[in-house]
Amino acid sequence: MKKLKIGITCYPTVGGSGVIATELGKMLAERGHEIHFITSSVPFRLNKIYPNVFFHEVEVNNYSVFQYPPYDIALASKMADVIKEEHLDILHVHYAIPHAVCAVLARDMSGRDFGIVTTLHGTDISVLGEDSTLAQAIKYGIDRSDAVTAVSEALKQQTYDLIDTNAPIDTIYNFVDEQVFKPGNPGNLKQQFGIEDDEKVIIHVSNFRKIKNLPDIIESFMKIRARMPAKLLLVGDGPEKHRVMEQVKASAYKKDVLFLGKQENITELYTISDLKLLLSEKESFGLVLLEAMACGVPGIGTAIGGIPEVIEHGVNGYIVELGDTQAVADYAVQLLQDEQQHSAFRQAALHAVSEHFHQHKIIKQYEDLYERVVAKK
Ligand code: U5P
Repeated sequence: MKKLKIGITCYPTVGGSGVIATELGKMLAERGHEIHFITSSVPFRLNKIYPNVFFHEVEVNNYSVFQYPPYDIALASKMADVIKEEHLDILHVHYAIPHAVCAVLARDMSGRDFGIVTTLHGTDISVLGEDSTLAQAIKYGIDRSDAVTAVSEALKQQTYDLIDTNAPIDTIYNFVDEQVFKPGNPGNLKQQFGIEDDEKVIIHVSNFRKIKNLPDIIESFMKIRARMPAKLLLVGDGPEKHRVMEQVKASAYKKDVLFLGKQENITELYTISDLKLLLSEKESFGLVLLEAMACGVPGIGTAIGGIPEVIEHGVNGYIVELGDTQAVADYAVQLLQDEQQHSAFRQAALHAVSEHFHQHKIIKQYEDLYERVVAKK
Protein backbone atom coordinates (compact mmCIF):
# COMPACT_ATOMS: atom_id res chain seq x y z
CA MET A 1 0.00 0.00 0.00
CA LYS A 2 1.08 3.60 -0.64
CA LYS A 3 2.78 5.14 2.41
CA LEU A 4 0.56 7.79 3.90
CA LYS A 5 1.02 10.88 6.03
CA ILE A 6 -1.35 10.45 8.94
CA GLY A 7 -2.18 12.87 11.74
CA ILE A 8 -3.47 11.38 15.00
CA THR A 9 -5.32 13.26 17.72
CA CYS A 10 -6.31 11.65 21.01
CA TYR A 11 -6.39 12.39 24.71
CA PRO A 12 -2.81 11.42 25.53
CA THR A 13 -3.39 10.47 29.15
CA VAL A 14 -3.87 6.92 30.52
CA GLY A 15 -7.05 5.33 29.22
CA GLY A 16 -8.07 2.88 26.56
CA SER A 17 -8.54 5.42 23.76
CA GLY A 18 -5.17 7.11 24.30
CA VAL A 19 -3.44 3.73 24.51
CA ILE A 20 -5.05 2.46 21.29
CA ALA A 21 -4.36 5.69 19.37
CA THR A 22 -0.71 5.63 20.44
CA GLU A 23 -0.18 1.94 19.71
CA LEU A 24 -1.86 2.37 16.33
CA GLY A 25 0.47 5.28 15.52
CA LYS A 26 3.53 3.26 16.53
CA MET A 27 2.52 0.28 14.41
CA LEU A 28 1.64 2.39 11.38
CA ALA A 29 5.06 4.04 11.71
CA GLU A 30 6.69 0.60 11.79
CA ARG A 31 4.90 -0.15 8.52
CA GLY A 32 6.46 2.91 6.92
CA HIS A 33 3.71 5.53 7.24
CA GLU A 34 4.61 9.00 8.48
CA ILE A 35 2.78 9.72 11.74
CA HIS A 36 2.07 13.13 13.23
CA PHE A 37 0.62 13.17 16.74
CA ILE A 38 -1.27 16.41 17.35
CA THR A 39 -1.98 16.33 21.09
CA SER A 40 -1.67 18.39 24.26
CA SER A 41 1.27 16.33 25.55
CA VAL A 42 3.41 13.40 24.43
CA PRO A 43 1.10 10.38 24.50
CA PHE A 44 1.51 7.86 27.29
CA ARG A 45 3.31 4.77 25.89
CA LEU A 46 5.07 6.75 23.13
CA ASN A 47 8.18 5.60 24.87
CA LYS A 48 10.47 4.83 21.98
CA ILE A 49 12.05 6.91 19.23
CA TYR A 50 10.70 6.26 15.74
CA PRO A 51 12.28 8.22 12.88
CA ASN A 52 8.89 8.71 11.20
CA VAL A 53 6.85 9.72 14.24
CA PHE A 54 6.46 13.44 14.94
CA PHE A 55 4.82 15.21 17.82
CA HIS A 56 3.05 18.57 17.52
CA GLU A 57 2.09 20.03 20.86
CA VAL A 58 -1.21 21.85 21.21
CA GLU A 59 -0.61 24.80 23.50
CA VAL A 60 -3.64 26.33 25.13
CA ASN A 61 -3.13 29.90 26.27
CA ASN A 62 -5.05 30.84 29.34
CA TYR A 63 -5.61 34.55 28.66
CA SER A 64 -7.61 36.23 31.39
CA VAL A 65 -10.26 37.32 28.83
CA PHE A 66 -11.30 33.68 28.55
CA GLN A 67 -13.46 32.19 31.24
CA TYR A 68 -12.44 28.75 29.87
CA PRO A 69 -9.17 27.99 28.05
CA PRO A 70 -10.09 27.43 24.36
CA TYR A 71 -8.57 23.95 23.85
CA ASP A 72 -10.80 23.11 20.89
CA ILE A 73 -9.88 26.24 18.93
CA ALA A 74 -6.18 25.84 19.73
CA LEU A 75 -6.35 22.21 18.59
CA ALA A 76 -8.18 23.05 15.33
CA SER A 77 -5.59 25.77 14.57
CA LYS A 78 -2.71 23.42 15.27
CA MET A 79 -4.32 20.74 13.09
CA ALA A 80 -4.70 23.28 10.25
CA ASP A 81 -1.01 24.29 10.60
CA VAL A 82 0.22 20.70 10.52
CA ILE A 83 -2.02 19.82 7.58
CA LYS A 84 -0.65 22.73 5.54
CA GLU A 85 3.00 22.19 6.51
CA GLU A 86 3.08 18.41 6.30
CA HIS A 87 0.46 17.78 3.57
CA LEU A 88 -1.35 15.11 5.58
CA ASP A 89 -3.49 12.59 3.66
CA ILE A 90 -5.54 11.60 6.70
CA LEU A 91 -6.38 13.00 10.10
CA HIS A 92 -7.46 10.15 12.39
CA VAL A 93 -9.19 11.52 15.47
CA HIS A 94 -10.19 9.56 18.53
CA TYR A 95 -13.52 10.76 19.97
CA ALA A 96 -16.18 12.67 18.06
CA ILE A 97 -16.27 15.35 20.76
CA PRO A 98 -14.31 17.49 20.50
CA HIS A 99 -11.74 15.97 18.15
CA ALA A 100 -13.87 15.21 15.06
CA VAL A 101 -15.48 18.64 15.27
CA CYS A 102 -12.00 20.22 15.53
CA ALA A 103 -10.88 18.24 12.47
CA VAL A 104 -13.82 19.57 10.44
CA LEU A 105 -12.95 23.09 11.55
CA ALA A 106 -9.30 22.50 10.60
CA ARG A 107 -10.41 21.36 7.13
CA ASP A 108 -12.22 24.66 6.71
CA MET A 109 -9.32 26.71 8.11
CA SER A 110 -6.66 25.00 6.02
CA GLY A 111 -8.63 24.94 2.78
CA ARG A 112 -7.27 21.43 2.15
CA ASP A 113 -9.41 18.40 1.50
CA PHE A 114 -7.74 15.68 3.54
CA GLY A 115 -9.58 12.61 4.85
CA ILE A 116 -11.09 12.67 8.34
CA VAL A 117 -11.36 9.30 10.10
CA THR A 118 -13.13 9.28 13.46
CA THR A 119 -12.96 6.45 15.96
CA LEU A 120 -15.66 6.28 18.62
CA HIS A 121 -14.33 4.81 21.86
CA GLY A 122 -17.35 4.96 24.07
CA THR A 123 -17.35 7.84 26.51
CA ASP A 124 -18.38 10.28 23.80
CA ILE A 125 -21.42 8.18 22.99
CA SER A 126 -22.37 6.55 26.29
CA VAL A 127 -21.95 9.69 28.40
CA LEU A 128 -22.23 12.63 26.02
CA GLY A 129 -24.73 11.11 23.61
CA GLU A 130 -27.41 11.27 26.27
CA ASP A 131 -26.86 15.02 26.58
CA SER A 132 -29.07 16.58 23.92
CA THR A 133 -26.93 19.75 23.76
CA LEU A 134 -23.93 17.67 22.71
CA ALA A 135 -25.75 15.07 20.62
CA GLN A 136 -26.04 17.40 17.63
CA ALA A 137 -22.32 18.24 17.83
CA ILE A 138 -21.51 14.51 17.90
CA LYS A 139 -23.79 14.02 14.88
CA TYR A 140 -22.00 16.87 13.09
CA GLY A 141 -18.58 15.33 13.80
CA ILE A 142 -19.74 11.90 12.61
CA ASP A 143 -21.59 13.11 9.52
CA ARG A 144 -18.69 15.28 8.34
CA SER A 145 -16.10 12.53 8.78
CA ASP A 146 -15.06 10.53 5.70
CA ALA A 147 -15.09 7.30 7.71
CA VAL A 148 -16.24 6.41 11.21
CA THR A 149 -15.26 3.40 13.28
CA ALA A 150 -16.48 2.05 16.63
CA VAL A 151 -14.46 -0.28 18.86
CA SER A 152 -17.31 -2.82 19.23
CA GLU A 153 -20.60 -3.82 17.61
CA ALA A 154 -22.31 -2.80 20.85
CA LEU A 155 -20.92 0.74 20.62
CA LYS A 156 -21.90 0.97 16.96
CA GLN A 157 -25.47 0.00 17.84
CA GLN A 158 -25.55 2.38 20.78
CA THR A 159 -24.38 5.20 18.49
CA TYR A 160 -27.27 4.57 16.09
CA ASP A 161 -29.68 4.40 19.05
CA LEU A 162 -28.56 7.72 20.51
CA ILE A 163 -27.38 9.78 17.54
CA ASP A 164 -29.61 10.53 14.60
CA THR A 165 -27.15 9.62 11.87
CA ASN A 166 -27.13 7.41 8.78
CA ALA A 167 -23.35 7.54 8.39
CA PRO A 168 -21.86 4.08 7.87
CA ILE A 169 -19.90 2.94 10.93
CA ASP A 170 -17.30 0.15 10.69
CA THR A 171 -16.52 -1.91 13.77
CA ILE A 172 -12.78 -2.22 14.20
CA TYR A 173 -11.90 -3.92 17.47
CA ASN A 174 -9.21 -2.81 19.87
CA PHE A 175 -5.96 -4.75 19.90
CA VAL A 176 -2.88 -5.26 22.05
CA ASP A 177 0.82 -5.20 21.26
CA GLU A 178 1.57 -8.91 21.46
CA GLN A 179 5.28 -8.22 21.81
CA VAL A 180 4.45 -6.57 25.14
CA PHE A 181 1.34 -8.41 26.32
CA LYS A 182 2.34 -12.08 26.35
CA PRO A 183 2.74 -14.81 28.96
CA GLY A 184 5.90 -14.29 30.99
CA ASN A 185 7.95 -15.72 33.80
CA PRO A 186 6.78 -14.56 37.23
CA GLY A 187 10.18 -15.03 38.91
CA ASN A 188 9.71 -14.46 42.62
CA LEU A 189 7.17 -11.63 42.26
CA LYS A 190 4.55 -13.52 44.25
CA GLN A 191 6.90 -13.80 47.24
CA GLN A 192 7.81 -10.12 46.89
CA PHE A 193 4.16 -9.24 47.39
CA GLY A 194 3.94 -11.65 50.33
CA ILE A 195 1.55 -13.95 48.45
CA GLU A 196 1.65 -17.62 49.48
CA ASP A 197 2.02 -20.36 46.86
CA ASP A 198 -1.44 -21.75 47.55
CA GLU A 199 -3.14 -18.37 47.19
CA LYS A 200 -4.78 -17.58 43.83
CA VAL A 201 -4.34 -14.05 42.50
CA ILE A 202 -7.28 -12.04 41.17
CA ILE A 203 -6.58 -8.73 39.46
CA HIS A 204 -8.59 -5.63 38.53
CA VAL A 205 -7.11 -2.76 36.52
CA SER A 206 -8.99 0.48 35.92
CA ASN A 207 -9.19 4.22 36.32
CA PHE A 208 -11.35 3.80 39.44
CA ARG A 209 -14.27 5.74 38.03
CA LYS A 210 -17.79 5.05 39.18
CA ILE A 211 -18.71 3.13 36.01
CA LYS A 212 -16.01 0.56 36.82
CA ASN A 213 -18.25 -0.57 39.70
CA LEU A 214 -15.50 -1.24 42.25
CA PRO A 215 -17.94 -2.11 45.06
CA ASP A 216 -18.91 -5.28 43.16
CA ILE A 217 -15.25 -6.18 42.64
CA ILE A 218 -14.69 -6.03 46.41
CA GLU A 219 -17.93 -7.84 47.21
CA SER A 220 -17.19 -10.62 44.70
CA PHE A 221 -13.67 -11.02 46.04
CA MET A 222 -14.89 -11.29 49.64
CA LYS A 223 -17.28 -14.06 48.57
CA ILE A 224 -14.43 -15.87 46.79
CA ARG A 225 -12.03 -15.37 49.69
CA ALA A 226 -14.54 -16.86 52.13
CA ARG A 227 -14.29 -20.11 50.15
CA MET A 228 -10.58 -20.30 49.23
CA PRO A 229 -7.17 -18.64 49.83
CA ALA A 230 -6.76 -15.70 47.45
CA LYS A 231 -5.41 -12.17 47.05
CA LEU A 232 -6.92 -9.27 45.13
CA LEU A 233 -4.61 -6.86 43.30
CA LEU A 234 -6.20 -3.48 42.60
CA VAL A 235 -4.24 -1.56 39.97
CA GLY A 236 -4.86 2.04 38.92
CA ASP A 237 -6.10 5.19 40.56
CA GLY A 238 -9.06 7.53 40.27
CA PRO A 239 -11.97 9.28 41.95
CA GLU A 240 -13.48 6.21 43.67
CA LYS A 241 -10.23 5.03 45.27
CA HIS A 242 -10.90 6.51 48.69
CA ARG A 243 -14.39 5.02 48.90
CA VAL A 244 -13.02 1.62 47.83
CA MET A 245 -10.37 1.77 50.54
CA GLU A 246 -13.09 2.44 53.11
CA GLN A 247 -15.11 -0.52 51.83
CA VAL A 248 -12.05 -2.79 52.05
CA LYS A 249 -11.19 -1.55 55.56
CA ALA A 250 -14.64 -2.53 56.75
CA SER A 251 -14.47 -6.00 55.18
CA ALA A 252 -13.52 -9.39 56.58
CA TYR A 253 -10.40 -10.03 54.49
CA LYS A 254 -8.91 -6.56 54.24
CA LYS A 255 -5.35 -7.91 54.48
CA ASP A 256 -5.89 -9.85 51.26
CA VAL A 257 -6.53 -6.76 49.12
CA LEU A 258 -3.42 -5.00 47.77
CA PHE A 259 -3.74 -1.47 46.40
CA LEU A 260 -0.91 -1.08 43.90
CA GLY A 261 -1.79 2.37 42.48
CA LYS A 262 -1.01 3.35 38.89
CA GLN A 263 1.43 0.96 37.24
CA GLU A 264 3.26 1.26 33.94
CA ASN A 265 4.39 -2.34 33.68
CA ILE A 266 1.09 -4.16 33.96
CA THR A 267 2.34 -7.27 32.12
CA GLU A 268 4.54 -8.30 35.04
CA LEU A 269 1.49 -8.31 37.29
CA TYR A 270 -0.33 -10.60 34.87
CA THR A 271 2.43 -13.20 35.19
CA ILE A 272 1.27 -13.81 38.78
CA SER A 273 -2.47 -13.39 38.11
CA ASP A 274 -4.95 -16.25 37.73
CA LEU A 275 -8.14 -14.32 37.00
CA LYS A 276 -9.18 -10.87 35.85
CA LEU A 277 -12.39 -9.14 36.97
CA LEU A 278 -14.11 -6.33 35.05
CA LEU A 279 -17.62 -5.73 36.38
CA SER A 280 -18.33 -2.33 34.77
CA GLU A 281 -21.73 -0.66 34.49
CA LYS A 282 -20.66 0.77 31.12
CA GLU A 283 -17.86 -0.48 28.90
CA SER A 284 -17.55 -0.03 25.16
CA PHE A 285 -14.86 -2.68 24.76
CA GLY A 286 -12.84 -3.65 27.87
CA LEU A 287 -9.24 -3.25 26.72
CA VAL A 288 -7.89 -4.41 30.09
CA LEU A 289 -9.60 -7.78 29.58
CA LEU A 290 -7.91 -8.22 26.22
CA GLU A 291 -4.52 -7.26 27.70
CA ALA A 292 -4.99 -9.88 30.43
CA MET A 293 -6.11 -12.53 27.92
CA ALA A 294 -3.03 -11.86 25.78
CA CYS A 295 -1.00 -12.72 28.89
CA GLY A 296 -2.99 -15.92 29.37
CA VAL A 297 -5.25 -14.62 32.16
CA PRO A 298 -8.96 -15.46 31.69
CA GLY A 299 -11.56 -12.96 32.83
CA ILE A 300 -15.03 -12.60 34.27
CA GLY A 301 -16.95 -9.60 32.96
CA THR A 302 -20.44 -8.14 33.01
CA ALA A 303 -22.92 -8.53 30.15
CA ILE A 304 -22.41 -4.87 29.31
CA GLY A 305 -21.48 -3.09 26.07
CA GLY A 306 -18.57 -4.71 24.24
CA ILE A 307 -17.48 -7.07 27.05
CA PRO A 308 -19.37 -10.10 25.61
CA GLU A 309 -17.55 -9.48 22.31
CA VAL A 310 -14.20 -9.91 24.10
CA ILE A 311 -14.99 -12.78 26.50
CA GLU A 312 -16.53 -15.93 25.08
CA HIS A 313 -18.69 -17.27 27.92
CA GLY A 314 -17.65 -20.71 29.10
CA VAL A 315 -14.74 -20.85 26.63
CA ASN A 316 -12.16 -18.28 27.74
CA GLY A 317 -13.97 -16.64 30.65
CA TYR A 318 -17.43 -15.95 32.01
CA ILE A 319 -20.11 -13.32 31.50
CA VAL A 320 -22.37 -12.40 34.43
CA GLU A 321 -25.31 -10.05 34.82
CA LEU A 322 -24.45 -6.66 36.30
CA GLY A 323 -24.67 -6.85 40.11
CA ASP A 324 -24.60 -10.65 40.35
CA THR A 325 -21.56 -10.98 42.63
CA GLN A 326 -22.70 -14.46 43.68
CA ALA A 327 -22.34 -15.69 40.10
CA VAL A 328 -18.89 -14.06 39.89
CA ALA A 329 -17.82 -15.89 43.04
CA ASP A 330 -19.29 -19.23 41.91
CA TYR A 331 -17.59 -19.10 38.50
CA ALA A 332 -14.32 -17.87 40.01
CA VAL A 333 -14.07 -20.54 42.69
CA GLN A 334 -14.96 -23.29 40.23
CA LEU A 335 -12.36 -22.10 37.70
CA LEU A 336 -9.59 -21.43 40.21
CA GLN A 337 -10.01 -24.84 41.82
CA ASP A 338 -9.98 -26.79 38.58
CA GLU A 339 -6.47 -26.65 37.15
CA GLN A 340 -7.39 -28.48 33.97
CA GLN A 341 -10.23 -26.12 33.17
CA HIS A 342 -8.14 -23.09 34.06
CA SER A 343 -5.43 -24.23 31.69
CA ALA A 344 -8.00 -24.78 28.91
CA PHE A 345 -9.40 -21.25 29.45
CA ARG A 346 -5.89 -19.83 29.42
CA GLN A 347 -5.16 -21.46 26.05
CA ALA A 348 -8.53 -20.39 24.68
CA ALA A 349 -7.86 -16.79 25.77
CA LEU A 350 -4.50 -16.74 23.97
CA HIS A 351 -6.14 -18.28 20.91
CA ALA A 352 -8.97 -15.71 20.87
CA VAL A 353 -6.50 -12.82 21.02
CA SER A 354 -4.50 -14.04 18.04
CA GLU A 355 -7.64 -15.07 16.12
CA HIS A 356 -9.83 -11.97 16.55
CA PHE A 357 -7.70 -9.16 17.98
CA HIS A 358 -4.28 -9.74 16.46
CA GLN A 359 -2.57 -6.40 16.03
CA HIS A 360 -1.63 -7.07 12.40
CA LYS A 361 -5.21 -7.96 11.47
CA ILE A 362 -6.55 -4.81 13.10
CA ILE A 363 -3.87 -2.54 11.61
CA LYS A 364 -4.70 -3.97 8.19
CA GLN A 365 -8.37 -3.06 8.72
CA TYR A 366 -7.36 0.54 9.50
CA GLU A 367 -5.02 0.64 6.48
CA ASP A 368 -7.78 -0.63 4.18
CA LEU A 369 -10.08 2.05 5.55
CA TYR A 370 -7.48 4.79 5.00
CA GLU A 371 -6.97 3.54 1.46
CA ARG A 372 -10.69 3.77 0.75
CA VAL A 373 -10.83 7.30 2.15
CA VAL A 374 -7.79 8.51 0.22
CA ALA A 375 -9.08 6.94 -3.02
CA LYS A 376 -12.23 9.07 -2.77
CA LYS A 377 -10.30 12.34 -2.44
N1 U5P B 1 -3.56 1.28 32.65
C1 U5P B 1 -2.23 1.27 32.99
N2 U5P B 1 -1.89 1.44 34.31
C2 U5P B 1 -2.80 1.60 35.30
C3 U5P B 1 -4.18 1.58 34.94
C4 U5P B 1 -4.52 1.42 33.60
O1 U5P B 1 -1.34 1.12 32.13
O2 U5P B 1 -2.42 1.73 36.46
C5 U5P B 1 -3.91 1.08 31.23
C6 U5P B 1 -4.54 -0.28 30.97
O3 U5P B 1 -3.54 -1.26 30.84
C7 U5P B 1 -5.34 -0.02 29.70
C8 U5P B 1 -5.81 1.42 29.91
O4 U5P B 1 -4.50 -0.10 28.56
O5 U5P B 1 -4.90 2.01 30.83
C9 U5P B 1 -7.20 1.51 30.50
O6 U5P B 1 -8.13 1.17 29.57
P1 U5P B 1 -9.70 1.49 29.79
O7 U5P B 1 -10.01 1.17 31.22
O8 U5P B 1 -9.85 2.94 29.50
O9 U5P B 1 -10.35 0.59 28.81
